[in-house]
Amino acid sequence: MKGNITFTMIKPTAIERGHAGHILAKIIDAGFQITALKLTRLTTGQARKFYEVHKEKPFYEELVGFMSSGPIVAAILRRENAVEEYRHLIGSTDPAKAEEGSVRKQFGTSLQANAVHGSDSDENAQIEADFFFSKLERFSFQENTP
Ligand code: 3AN
Repeated sequence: MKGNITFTMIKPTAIERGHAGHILAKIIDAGFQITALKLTRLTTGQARKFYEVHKEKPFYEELVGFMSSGPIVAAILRRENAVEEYRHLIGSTDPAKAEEGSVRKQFGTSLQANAVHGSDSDENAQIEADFFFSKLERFSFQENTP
């Protein structure tokens, strides 16, 4: 069964350029509920851990440096089939190849500074959400509805 949460980060360049609000609005307009949200900054060690799966890649150290270079916005998003739907909304990894109207096309400037991260599987969505948020920091619309 497809999961209903995904995890995203708005990357440092997109924050610096003042796009965070626009990106969050696009996410909400596309039908996602934000169930956890924070502005934070990764240490180099945290960025290394988060991107551990890419540690053999040539761009790993540069990516770690970039992702810890300034504040990021981290969020858990809820929607049916969240991982796939969110990857569709953000578009291809390379903004130059991303679909018209996608987040990366609109706000990304390079492969590295591609505006947002989005989980690539239900399993990773869970791991990444747990990396950033405690249980207390998550809001469940279902559980909190009277
Ligand atoms: P996605 O974020 O679309 O799942 P991945 O998992 O292939 O893409 O890459 C993880 C991150 O590594 C991307 N968000 C991107 O910023 C960065 N990245 C991927 N390929 C390159 C590259 N060739 N040069 C620099 N950064 C890259």
